[in-house]
Amino acid sequence: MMNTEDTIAAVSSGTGGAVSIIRISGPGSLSVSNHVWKGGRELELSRPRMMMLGKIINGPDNTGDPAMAVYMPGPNSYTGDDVVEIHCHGGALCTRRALELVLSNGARAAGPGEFTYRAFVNGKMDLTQAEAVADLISAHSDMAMRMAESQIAGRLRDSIRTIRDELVDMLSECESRMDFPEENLDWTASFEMADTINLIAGRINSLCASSLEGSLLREGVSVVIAGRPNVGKSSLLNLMLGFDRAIVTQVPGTTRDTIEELAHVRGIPVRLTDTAGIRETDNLVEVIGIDRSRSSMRQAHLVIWLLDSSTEDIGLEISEMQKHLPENINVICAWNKSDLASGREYPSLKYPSVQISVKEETGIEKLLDIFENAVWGYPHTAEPEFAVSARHASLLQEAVSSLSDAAVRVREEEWELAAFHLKAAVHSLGTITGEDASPDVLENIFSRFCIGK
Ligand SMILES: Nc1nc2c(ncn2[C@@H]2O[C@H](COP(=O)(O)OP(=O)(O)OP(=O)(O)O)[C@@H](O)[C@H]2O)c(=O)[nH]1
Ligand SMILES: [Mg+2]
Repeated sequence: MMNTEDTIAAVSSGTGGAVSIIRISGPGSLSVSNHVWKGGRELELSRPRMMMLGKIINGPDNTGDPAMAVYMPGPNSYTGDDVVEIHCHGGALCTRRALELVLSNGARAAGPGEFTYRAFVNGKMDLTQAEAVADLISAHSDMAMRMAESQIAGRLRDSIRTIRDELVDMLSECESRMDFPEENLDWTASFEMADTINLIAGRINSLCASSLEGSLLREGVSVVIAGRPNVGKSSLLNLMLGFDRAIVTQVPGTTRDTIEELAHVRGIPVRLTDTAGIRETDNLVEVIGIDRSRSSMRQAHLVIWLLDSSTEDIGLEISEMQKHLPENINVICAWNKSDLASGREYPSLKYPSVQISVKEETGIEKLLDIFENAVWGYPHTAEPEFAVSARHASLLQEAVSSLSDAAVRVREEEWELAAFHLKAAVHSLGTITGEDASPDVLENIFSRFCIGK
């Protein structure tokens, strides 16, 4: 596991900005930065957390580039260590030179997520908060961001710790029953204790229920727009994106390759794919494109199948759809070009369907309502309270199953076995918040961070 005693440094700002931030953390951060940066006043004599103007010392004459520095003595810093940040001119070369200077004066290059790892080790945050920092950086939608912020604020940690504390109390009761079976102290009745355990399992289950939200908000949903040529697929893609990404023409077979873009639809991050219109054709390029349309559909969470309202032959339009849609897939049917077919009746389909006109932008909100319900799997009004990750969900599930075993044993007054299962549940919860997380788990989590965070 990573050393947490030495002094580490990395560029914490993104590439290409006007200003770069070199972050230094560890017991040697002051002495390292005193070799690299010089201001009117020594950093250790400056007011903590106040920006000081100075310059980078590069060469014996000390006529370096202007740079700001700020000293944040531990434990009141992001990592909990002594931290110095040097804000210097951006640009790849300036930044690299400043970092090299820091590294050649005693700091070690930080690994991915190593600053946040130190914050975790130093007790500045638990594991769920550290994970939320990574979620925040990669958030693709407002809702994902709000969920990450609430997790950083410690809402998930607090709920899990509360439950864990209750279980620890029960565990000690089991253990004293084991140790002093004769004493008949003021015990809780075993059936009452078993009921309490089941109630706690229920609370854990309701945290688990938010894992769907969690995976949707973290990974997004993939939505494929498909249909016969010329039905308006590319037009719909452009409308949903809010800019002209795909070429739209009246020529059937305009789109040849799949086009994928990230969009936010009703606060949900969506990977939206426009596809080549599906038909029989001898054109080699089009055939390859249609193959791609088919494989995109198979991999999609949801297909929006567009139909042409203005077609002569509605029966054919529907039979073509049935022929080409893969089995077992979520589908929404949208009759497009309804502006050309006012008052027309459509046979009912086995999929939810809606009439729209991309041209006149009618029916789109209704389409999005159906989309939203399809994604969440139920009418979705309020924002979820939590959005646990897949890692959290599987540990929560483990805890629930240990608790159901524990409840059985408690009822039977088999205290040793009850304690064993309670301990397992406590351990699963502790792996979520980090108290009981193994080095492998930590390694796995922090290695997914970017360098400098
Ligand atoms: N009247 C009308 N025309 C539309 C509507 N939506 C799209 N169109 C027109 O239909 C034609 C085809 O639109 P595209 O978006 O290129 O259709 P597509 O499904 O992507 O076609 P391919 O890429 O060839 O499969 C264009 O001329 C659009 O302007 C609509 O709602 N009403
Ligand atoms: Mg197209």
